[in-house]
Amino acid sequence: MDDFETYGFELLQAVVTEEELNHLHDALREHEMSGPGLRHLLTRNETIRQFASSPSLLEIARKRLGPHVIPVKAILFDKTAESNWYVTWHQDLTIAVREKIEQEGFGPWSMKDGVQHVQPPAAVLENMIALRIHLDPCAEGNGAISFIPGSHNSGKLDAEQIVAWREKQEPISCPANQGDVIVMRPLILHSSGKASKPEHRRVLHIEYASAGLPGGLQWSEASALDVSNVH
Ligand SMILES: O=C(O)CCC(=O)C(=O)O
Repeated sequence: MDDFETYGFELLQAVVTEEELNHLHDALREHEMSGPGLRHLLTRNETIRQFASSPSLLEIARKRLGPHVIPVKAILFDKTAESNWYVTWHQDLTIAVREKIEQEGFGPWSMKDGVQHVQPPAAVLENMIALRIHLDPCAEGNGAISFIPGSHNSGKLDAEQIVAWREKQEPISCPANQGDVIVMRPLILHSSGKASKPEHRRVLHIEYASAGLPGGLQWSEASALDVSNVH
């Protein structure tokens, strides 16, 4: 088993070129951020949508998920003096879908920014990865993300299991340079603290899936074009 499957995350250095970074920064300038995250960027921003299907990112996703991958969600995270947040240990358990269609093993359902979200069964999340593309440098004290290695291999965890993981396994903090990409499994326990010296640390978080959804459910941000492009 390689390191990514063992640990549930991996840092890839200097993946995104300076030119691409400038292009992404320019494209994101049109959006106002009023909280920690700016959602639905695959549908709201054409540059981000195209970047998510760029050969270098698809190659990273295919290496871990197999040949049929589609980008299904993109969020921009930032921490600044005005919005200096932290998140406690959690797994990423929800996906965004076009509409609510009851399915065995799916739920609870929730709305975020007017978009239907749902917790799918663990098997769906096990066929996904997220790429965290670092648009700014993110040093340890700048609210870098931490992971509990190996915690992605035990399905969805309840509160007691999360405490047990924290007690038995030392977290690993994962600072990154501008242009680096952190690959992570949605089910890995992760957290990030407030920045001690907050400066922009923009992270473009793009999720990829290797399988469709059952029973007529559809990924909310994946368009027909994405699917035909990547198969
Ligand atoms: O960017 C971060 O620090 C945390 C992001 C996060 O919690 C998540 O991806 O679920």
